[in-house]
Amino acid sequence: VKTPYGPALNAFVYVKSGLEGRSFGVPAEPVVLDQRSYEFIPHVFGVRVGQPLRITSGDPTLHNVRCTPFENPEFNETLAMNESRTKVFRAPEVMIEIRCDLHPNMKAYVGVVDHPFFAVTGPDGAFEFRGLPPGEYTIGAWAEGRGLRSGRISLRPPETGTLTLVYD
Ligand SMILES: [Cu+2]
Repeated sequence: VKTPYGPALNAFVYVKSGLEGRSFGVPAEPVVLDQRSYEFIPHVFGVRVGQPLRITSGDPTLHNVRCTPFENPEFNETLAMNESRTKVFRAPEVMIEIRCDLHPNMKAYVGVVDHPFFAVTGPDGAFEFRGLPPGEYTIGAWAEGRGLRSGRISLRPPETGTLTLVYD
């Protein structure tokens, strides 16, 4: 994933279409969203539909975690140090903003998908989906402040494919 300024860091990349009719086991292990030093960690992440999201706090202050999705129920939780809450999203939704009402700089973004083929780019902007079955796919990307992009890729066995998503 690229921008005019170089690789896109923290882009959420996922299979947007092409997996219809397939189902995948959902991990029972929670994804953890922590709050440390007035930041959400990780800043951008993915979770599966039905997979627990465990929100924790290691800060000696109160945080108020507010989530206002469109396809999923809202929540609004106040957490003291070492408290946690567990939430489960029931519908796919890319992207959902999570913020802290008490600290306006605190934001996190979660992509909720119903399959395991998603990734968050590192500093090199790269992503990889291992084990994606052959097929025709639309790959979507979301990057903070840049919005959504998508591209098409066709995977035929035993080929692998590469796709570059570019923000202007
Ligand atoms: Cu806070």
